[in-house]
Amino acid sequence: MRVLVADDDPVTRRLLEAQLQKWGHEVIVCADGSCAWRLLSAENAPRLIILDWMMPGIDGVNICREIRKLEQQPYKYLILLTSKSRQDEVIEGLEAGADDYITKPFNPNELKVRIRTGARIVQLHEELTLALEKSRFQASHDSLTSLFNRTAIFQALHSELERSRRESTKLSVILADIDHFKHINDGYGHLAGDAVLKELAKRIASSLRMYDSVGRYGGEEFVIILPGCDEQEARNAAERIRSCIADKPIVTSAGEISCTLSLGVTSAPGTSVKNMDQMLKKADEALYHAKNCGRNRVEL
Ligand code: GH3
Ligand code: MG
Ligand code: MG
Ligand code: MG
Repeated sequence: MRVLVADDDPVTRRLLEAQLQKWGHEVIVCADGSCAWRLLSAENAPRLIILDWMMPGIDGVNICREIRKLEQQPYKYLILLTSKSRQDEVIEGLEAGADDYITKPFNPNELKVRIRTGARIVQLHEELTLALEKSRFQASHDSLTSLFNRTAIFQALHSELERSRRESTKLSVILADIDHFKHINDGYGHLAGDAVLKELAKRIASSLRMYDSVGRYGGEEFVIILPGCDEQEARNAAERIRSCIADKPIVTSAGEISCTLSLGVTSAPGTSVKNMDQMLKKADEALYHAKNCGRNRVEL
């Protein structure tokens, strides 16, 4: 565990450093509150902190208050280690946001176990954060392709359409559908079909710019949002996607599979495009047209 020690007393500092190192922690020391605050504001700051109360710069209690005001920060476990030992002082320290309060002179054995408690909480918090991130990702992404799922891509389209209206910018949407995907499943098996979907998703995503979005909105159907693109630019993008898939067969454990996409493009502002549903309907009509004109093609 990386532990930050902030104390203006050199003897305490040295003592703490030696003890903590003996217990296997990596120790960062500083002699005043401003230095501690700077270290704590940095990215990848230590998560377990031992703070003296009275120090030059910002005192330990104020550091606790300031840390607790910050949002979106990895949890910091704060231990006040101070010679102030009155009950009202303990209450003030804990109320300021300290997780624990130890009075000087401290008993090393007690400090050791209290730090262990802190490390356990930091660890639990880390696990919780990771689990939360994972579940947020899962709620908005498709598990097979890791693209946005239907809900998330429609949300993105809705807000992009709002933005394009607000800022009078262009916006294009592409609907893409795999050609005769049923034949691929029938001929090579469902698992190979899944591998094709995954690889197509990868190729589509890597042919886009960083502010474009792509989602899987049906079994073998994708929505691509191109903010700032007019019809011609969107057609070029769709053509790029079409050819990066048609030009190179997909290697799966069931063999090399050739596969093509049909794509329908629509852009806003357009005469009849007033909302997301209309925009998707127009793109779907263009896609239907691409299918009817022989597949493996882009239509507006
Ligand atoms: P078209 O060119 O007209 O689009 O023909 P198609 O065969 O692609 O279209 P159809 O809608 O008839 O079939 C879509 C197929 O996609 C049927 C379905 O089993 C398959 N599919 C949908 N989701 C998945 C999936 O997650 N994995 C696999 N392997 N197949 C899927
Ligand atoms: Mg002091
Ligand atoms: Mg389909
Ligand atoms: Mg299809």
